[in-house]
Amino acid sequence: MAIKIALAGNPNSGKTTLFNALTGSNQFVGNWPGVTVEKKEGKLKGHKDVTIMDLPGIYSLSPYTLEEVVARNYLINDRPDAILNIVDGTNIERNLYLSTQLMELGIPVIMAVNMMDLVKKSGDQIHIDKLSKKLGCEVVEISALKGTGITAAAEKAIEAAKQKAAAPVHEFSKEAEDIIRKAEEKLGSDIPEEQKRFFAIKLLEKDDKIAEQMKQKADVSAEIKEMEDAFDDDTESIITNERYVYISSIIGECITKNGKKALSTS
Ligand code: BGO
Repeated sequence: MAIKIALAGNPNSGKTTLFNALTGSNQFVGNWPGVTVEKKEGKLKGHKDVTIMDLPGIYSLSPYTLEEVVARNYLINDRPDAILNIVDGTNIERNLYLSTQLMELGIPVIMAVNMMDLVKKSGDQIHIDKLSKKLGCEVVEISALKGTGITAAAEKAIEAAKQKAAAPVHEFSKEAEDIIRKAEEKLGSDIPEEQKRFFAIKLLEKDDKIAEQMKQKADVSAEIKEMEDAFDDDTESIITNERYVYISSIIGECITKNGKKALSTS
């Protein structure tokens, strides 16, 4: 069975280092159709049937940069079998913002926490088991530079792809969740169940590019109004804030900063 794994992460998280380590010289480099964003694909060393697709380095799946649009169009339209989400362990709070969005896509996600050599040197601790439990996905510690943990990360991604176990999603506040659920109910039958959360959230955020791509149009203006009235803010800010609240709870429980429980900076 041919398996496609997408490598996704923030710029400077070590994506290139990991991609090179996993694929060696077995790479094909080109551009994404119609844009000058580099497209890299490679075969996983020792696995002829496993392709690693290196997505552009991005901070979110918003429609603001070309890289973000390219990455999310690939994830939505081509739907890889699994996402290997690389996060910089020395900057985990910022990196988790993208992770929360990747986990909404209904594609199995494996998280590789990179730069663990630097994290260990700093005396900070990332409690991988707790992180895995909180996120609802497998988490592997790696150092792309030293090559530690990378085979395990790739194998877990293959396993997740085979099992087709879509990542369970996090929960925002009850008030926000109730409105997201109502928006999901407005979506047409062209959107598969496991992708409904992603599309509902994007429509609530007034993301026109996503609205254009949908075959069956959905009107969530009532839900947008309900959310903006309830939270007294615009929907995009509300959802961003919900993500940061969730991330703060993860940081508080899963990171010990040089002997002390981490206080979130957000
Ligand atoms: C430079 N551990 C450590 N210590 N460093 C790592 C690891 C790791 O596990 N993984 C990656 N790096 P990219 P994106 C550099 O280039 O793969 C380092 O953007 C330097 N360069 O070596 O490029 C990696 O593809 C001069 O560092 O990331 C690279 O995601 C001085 O993280 C950087 C110091 O990795 C980004 C570092 C001229």
